[in-house]
Amino acid sequence: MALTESQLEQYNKLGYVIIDCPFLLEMTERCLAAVEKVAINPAETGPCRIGNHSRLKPLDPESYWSELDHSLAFMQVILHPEFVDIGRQVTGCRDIFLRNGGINDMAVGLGVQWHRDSNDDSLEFMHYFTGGKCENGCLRVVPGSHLGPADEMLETIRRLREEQGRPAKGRTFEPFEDVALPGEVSLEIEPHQILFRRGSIFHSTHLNTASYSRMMSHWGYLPSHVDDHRFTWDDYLTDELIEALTPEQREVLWLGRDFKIAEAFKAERAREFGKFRWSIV
Ligand SMILES: O=C(O)CCC(=O)C(=O)O
Repeated sequence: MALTESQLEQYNKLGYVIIDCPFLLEMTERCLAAVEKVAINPAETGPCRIGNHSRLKPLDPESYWSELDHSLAFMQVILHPEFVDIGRQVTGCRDIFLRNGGINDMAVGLGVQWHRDSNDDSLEFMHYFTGGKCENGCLRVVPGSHLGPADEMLETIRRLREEQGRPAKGRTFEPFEDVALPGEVSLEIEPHQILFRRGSIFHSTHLNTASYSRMMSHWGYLPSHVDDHRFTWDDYLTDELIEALTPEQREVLWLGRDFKIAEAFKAERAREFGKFRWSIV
């Protein structure tokens, strides 16, 4: 699969595109079945630094990860050849690598405030495998905001928050719905669709007012020249999981290749290395 010319145009102009992926119907069922196997009562989740866990227990209170983020059902989506093709098309690089995936298991009552993930051209895939609607915390974006100027957008956000007495919050996930921005749109999405967006687009979420946590798996690939590695996947995935992938999927994991872990992820690695491996759930 490649983005069509009009999808590519939308991605460049608006900063996002929603892609229909019928093959995700069955794959989503496997993701949900994995959730069923490990989900806990949200009342028992315990502390979690950034608040991205509700029914999925964090590996430890400091960890970004649960047992599922890079487990097989999710890796089959993350490394689906259709998405790898799009990653290659958009980065213009054949030798891309998976930096990381990750599930945001957003608790009832929480939301995410306006931010951008990066100042550069990074790309992100989002799979709302429990569905994404306004009432359960779908994404809000300002189309075209990746084109800047970012300072003006940040100033508008600051001013509106001040006028409305809604100060910025500290954690990623907070019991807080951010101010309405001029031109913003809500990206409602089905489990068999993928939202593909730029890391630099301004985005937030609606508050999750549903009766269950909203789960979304997201990931990005980077071109080989970008030195931003988070995982040596050989050390974090079981042999069983790696064997279940195709050679083409393994290629994107850079197994057995020599590279440095980025400075930003060294503390995480020191804390977590050797303590777990993602597997088949
Ligand atoms: O909807 C979410 O879980 C938050 C998404 C988000 O803000 C992000 O991926 O940066």
